[in-house]
Amino acid sequence: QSVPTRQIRVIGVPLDMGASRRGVDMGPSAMRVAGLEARLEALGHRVTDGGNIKVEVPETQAHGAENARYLKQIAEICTRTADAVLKTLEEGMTPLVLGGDHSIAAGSISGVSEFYRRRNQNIGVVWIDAHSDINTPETSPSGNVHGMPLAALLGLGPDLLGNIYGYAPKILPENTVLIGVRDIDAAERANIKRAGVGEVYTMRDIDERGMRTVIEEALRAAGRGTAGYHVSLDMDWIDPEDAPGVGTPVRGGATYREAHLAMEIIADHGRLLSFEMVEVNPVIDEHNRTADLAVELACSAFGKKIL
Ligand code: Z70
Ligand code: MN
Ligand code: MN
Ligand code: MN
Repeated sequence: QSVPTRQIRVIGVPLDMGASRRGVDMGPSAMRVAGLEARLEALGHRVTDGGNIKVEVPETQAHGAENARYLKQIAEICTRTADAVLKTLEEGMTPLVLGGDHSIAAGSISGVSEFYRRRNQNIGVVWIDAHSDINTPETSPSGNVHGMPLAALLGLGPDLLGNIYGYAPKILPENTVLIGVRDIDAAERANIKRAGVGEVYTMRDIDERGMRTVIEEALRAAGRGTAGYHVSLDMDWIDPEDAPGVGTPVRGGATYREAHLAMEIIADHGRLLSFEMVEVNPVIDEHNRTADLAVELACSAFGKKIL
């Protein structure tokens, strides 16, 4: 089969300082072991691996304030990630970012946003996750920074994470969509409203209206008036039955089939600017099958068809 050929650069970000459960730092490795590069190349894409962003080992670091542990280190790692993503786009390639915990999205999305800002364009963000990741240090019940990247990108803070390249916000709320959420903290509800996030599709919406309708509507909102969108896929979106190896499993997630369908529709729309997969945790996975599923989903998002 032939799909529009892309030049894809893989960027690993082996970070787990944003989460309390350890192990998602091995996510990039697990997805590589699952054959990411070869399987995307089998679709006709030209794929190169840019290696990993330099990430310190938490054992060597002081975690700082309890309401946002390792924030300083995470902001530095996100800045490096943003630079790598920006450079990838400048070289005409599509970034494929591998996490790592979800705090890396503050970096990857800052990179995409900066690339298009220089060209006077906005970007959309399609955030696919069991969680809404829109806490600030003030509202976070855990102090885990992986629960904060969307708040940072929308300009609610924490500033250290939101101000990469010296300005905030990076994204417009009307072009930001949440898909598959089912575990939102009380204060996050208020933050979603305060930020004015365009569209939020819960698991209930997916159950009642179907994945096809939901994803089409979400992509339309993310793409309205933008250069296209970044897709940030937290693997805990998928039901733990199919994706047991994630940082924070939450029952009642998307099925294997719904997840593939969503990715296939993203490919059909052809407006994907960059793609990211996060929160794969090999420590609690079963024979790497969550990483394998992540690779399958990347293939669908990059145009793989059944027939
Ligand atoms: C919770 C918090 C979260 C991912 C867990 C959980 C956040 N709302 N995000 N797993 N990916 O601690 O802020
Ligand atoms: Mn290659
Ligand atoms: Mn997340
Ligand atoms: Mn999540």
